[in-house]
Amino acid sequence: MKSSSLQSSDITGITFWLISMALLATTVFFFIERNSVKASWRTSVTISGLVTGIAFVHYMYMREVWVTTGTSQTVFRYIDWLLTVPLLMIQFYFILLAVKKVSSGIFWRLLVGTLIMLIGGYLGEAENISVNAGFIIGMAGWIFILYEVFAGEAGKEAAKLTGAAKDCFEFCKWIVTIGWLVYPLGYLFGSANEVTLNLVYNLADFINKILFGLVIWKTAASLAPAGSK
Ligand SMILES: *C/C=C(C)/C=C/C=C(C)/C=C/C1=C(C)CCCC1(C)C
Repeated sequence: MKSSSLQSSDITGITFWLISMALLATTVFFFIERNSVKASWRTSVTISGLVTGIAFVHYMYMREVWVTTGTSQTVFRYIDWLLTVPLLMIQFYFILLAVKKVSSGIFWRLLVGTLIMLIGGYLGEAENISVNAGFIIGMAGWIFILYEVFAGEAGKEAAKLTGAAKDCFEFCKWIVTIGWLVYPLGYLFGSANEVTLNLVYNLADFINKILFGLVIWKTAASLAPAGSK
């Protein structure tokens, strides 16, 4: 049984606090900074702020539940993912759009693929369908969006880029490949140990939400700031 306040030995609880505050700080930062980047990058920086803002509110709840009960509620994670993960994935479209004209098919494929991944996972997690079926649907959605950014139309458009925008697209591409790996692994093995699962999810969210947004902001800021010419 847990005590109802945060203990200094509760590493997972401490990471809930750390990430909550980091999410708050980056949200404020992105919304202030969006006006000092080139106009074509503003949407991307705004989306980064929405992702961290939405996650901040969910973390406030998850943190409270964790500290008072010592358990986690997967449902909060899924509600958070349902909103933030599509927003993260459409960033690939907006990175391309900031520097060139691209077809909206990219946007829709990224959005729909992400939703299939999440809905499959949720139905499996909630036992509306079998755990394995949920996993297979979820993986299919993920592979579909990875294909899009590596070898599909988005990947082909990105290959033609140069400089900071290309580096940004590349970096984000590896985040959604390597950084996102923890979630399907958590789906398969997570229920065995909630303390580790939440610790890993919290650290992963730091990379996948905060670092992802910062890389986009940094790219935007490095390309001719507003009013500088
Ligand atoms: C900020 C939160 C993020 C980036 C969450 C990402 C979640 C995923 C990439 C989840 C993926 C899943 C699969 C690939 C298969 C099994 C079901 C999921 C939903 C756990």
